[in-house]
Amino acid sequence: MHKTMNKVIKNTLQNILKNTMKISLALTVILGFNHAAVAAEKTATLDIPSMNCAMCPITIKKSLEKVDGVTNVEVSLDEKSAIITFNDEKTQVDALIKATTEAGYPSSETP
Ligand SMILES: [Cu+2]
Repeated sequence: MHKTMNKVIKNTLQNILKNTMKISLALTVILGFNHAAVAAEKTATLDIPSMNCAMCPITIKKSLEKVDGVTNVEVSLDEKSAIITFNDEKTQVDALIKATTEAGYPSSETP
């Protein structure tokens, strides 16, 4: 009787341990994916005060789209700003500012 009980308890504990390991592995995988997703996509808004006509947003958009890692660019002439979506493992805000500046439009990041 006593021996049987010990066996049952031992089996139960082993099962709990197995399941705990499975859950912890699953969590590692899920959190790992999440981390990758968070690290990959970022959005920055640039203030570009020297925009003054309908051609400016086109030039600025082109200059930003040339930057490796940029996935989307929205330029507003009214707001004198650009919203850029980019992969932060490939590029950074500094490179975006450099791109508009070299195209003739100095910019700065809007917090
Ligand atoms: Cu213009």
